[in-house]
Amino acid sequence: MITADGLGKAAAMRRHVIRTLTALGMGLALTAAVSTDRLPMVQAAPIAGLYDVVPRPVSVEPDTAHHHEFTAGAVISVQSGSSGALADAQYLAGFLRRSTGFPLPIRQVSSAATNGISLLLSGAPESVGRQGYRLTIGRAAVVIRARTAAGLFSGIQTLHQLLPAAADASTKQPGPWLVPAGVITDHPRYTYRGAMLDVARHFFSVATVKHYIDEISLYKINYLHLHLSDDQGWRIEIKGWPRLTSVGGATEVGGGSGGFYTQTQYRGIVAYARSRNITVVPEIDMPGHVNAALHSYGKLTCSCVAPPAYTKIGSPNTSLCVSKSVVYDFINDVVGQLAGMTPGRYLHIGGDEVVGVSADKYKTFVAKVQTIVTNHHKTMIGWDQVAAAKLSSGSVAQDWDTTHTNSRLADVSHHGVKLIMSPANHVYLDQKYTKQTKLGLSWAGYVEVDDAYGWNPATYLHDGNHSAVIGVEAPLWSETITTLHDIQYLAFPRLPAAAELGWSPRSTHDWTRFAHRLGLQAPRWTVMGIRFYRSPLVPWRS
Ligand code: NGO
Repeated sequence: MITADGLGKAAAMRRHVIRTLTALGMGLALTAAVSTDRLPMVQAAPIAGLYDVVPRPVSVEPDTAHHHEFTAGAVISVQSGSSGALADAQYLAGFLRRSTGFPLPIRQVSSAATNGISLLLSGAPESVGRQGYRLTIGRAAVVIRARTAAGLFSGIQTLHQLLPAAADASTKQPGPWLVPAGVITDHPRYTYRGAMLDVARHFFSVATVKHYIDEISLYKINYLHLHLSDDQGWRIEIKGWPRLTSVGGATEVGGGSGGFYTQTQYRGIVAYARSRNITVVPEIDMPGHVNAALHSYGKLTCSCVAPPAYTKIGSPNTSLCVSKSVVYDFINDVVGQLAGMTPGRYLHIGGDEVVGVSADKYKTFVAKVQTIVTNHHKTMIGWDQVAAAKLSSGSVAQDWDTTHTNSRLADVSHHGVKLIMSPANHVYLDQKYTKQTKLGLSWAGYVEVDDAYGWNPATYLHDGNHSAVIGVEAPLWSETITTLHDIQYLAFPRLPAAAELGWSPRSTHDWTRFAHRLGLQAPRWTVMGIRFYRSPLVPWRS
């Protein structure tokens, strides 16, 4: 089958490589695949096709006559004088050393080496912009060129996916370490490609969050939005407000003991995410979804009486007393401390599903909080309800609406407000796949992986300003999940679908081809220990 994705070319290349390797006596168990026109159906195929990447790159030019093999003598040459590029090199060396057992020394250089892997901040075409890259794979050398360290990291993640799945093993594997030759020139459609993790309904440890960071970074997600507080739990240490964590952090859905991040742990997550080219966006939901804080400090309510802890799914519909000055002192402390620990530009203030606060008071509240966020030199994001307030140009509203007709949101998008697209019926990762799915909610319907893939972020919001859309985010709410495996099951394969919508040009979107490339991810997920949902819609490579 020849498609624009080059499946025909990829298959031809594989047949060529298989013949070559067989002639070289490399003894690979691939003979069953040689005679067919289909991609080899063996486990852990030793060489990928240059198109076998998620998200689909902008431009792919396979060199079907060659391939590259990493060997024990390979060196990683990295642009001298750039700490970001050096960190990228360390990431690449980190996983490759583990699985190949090769020493892979890192050498600082100013031009491409004639062998091994070079990571350079020169010579990339202007078209790749600040986040893109050019990856050139030749017989002797692999070269990634970009204009920023972020671009180099994206190129590394493309190379990562072109390596055999065994490259992700945590112990030394036999190889061979083959990648297909050719040139990929690539850049994202949107600057913001996010994943959200709700650590409030159930708490997740630092180690679990780091796992998730590793997994999402493989798909060029560059923002991790952490939902740090809600009715059922408060998860971040705030100096001067100790009961937020000692009381508000000690609950969760179902009555478990919860947990929280110290400021040192939060900084650790931020730094780890940064090493994977991911910026953390902290969210403190307000003035509703705040029962854990009210339970900790009764003075934040209008009655001064702390409500009981709330550990069910849903909301007790309590809210901050928006007319009290102590509430703004509280918000200023929280926002100020979070801003101080967060190098990224965004800070999310929630703003969704507020009950018991009049429309006028809500608008005034959001405007005041926007000022507090701006005073701490951050850009405010809020769930789409914040569009009711007077938002500054550049503030961001996150569309989680299941309809296309949110006229208030459409209107503000024409007046400088930016949009992040997270329609719940497409990219809420907490929704069940099907009626049979055990984990998840279903208020937005069932969301199979083709639903996650089958929409256009630019045109979803009718009458909206398409150029106001800065990207796509896939939120994972945690009412029904408690473990890393639960996270993985709901995120994979839908997270890569959302990632492709955020990265790849609209012209490349095609469900059949995407499903094929998605299916090829399975061996890697298995090696990485990712327990994913085997959607019957995807031709999984075993
Ligand atoms: C809604 C609600 C959250 C729930 C989530 C569950 C938003 C923005 N507010 O999304 O509190 O956890 O649905 O799917």
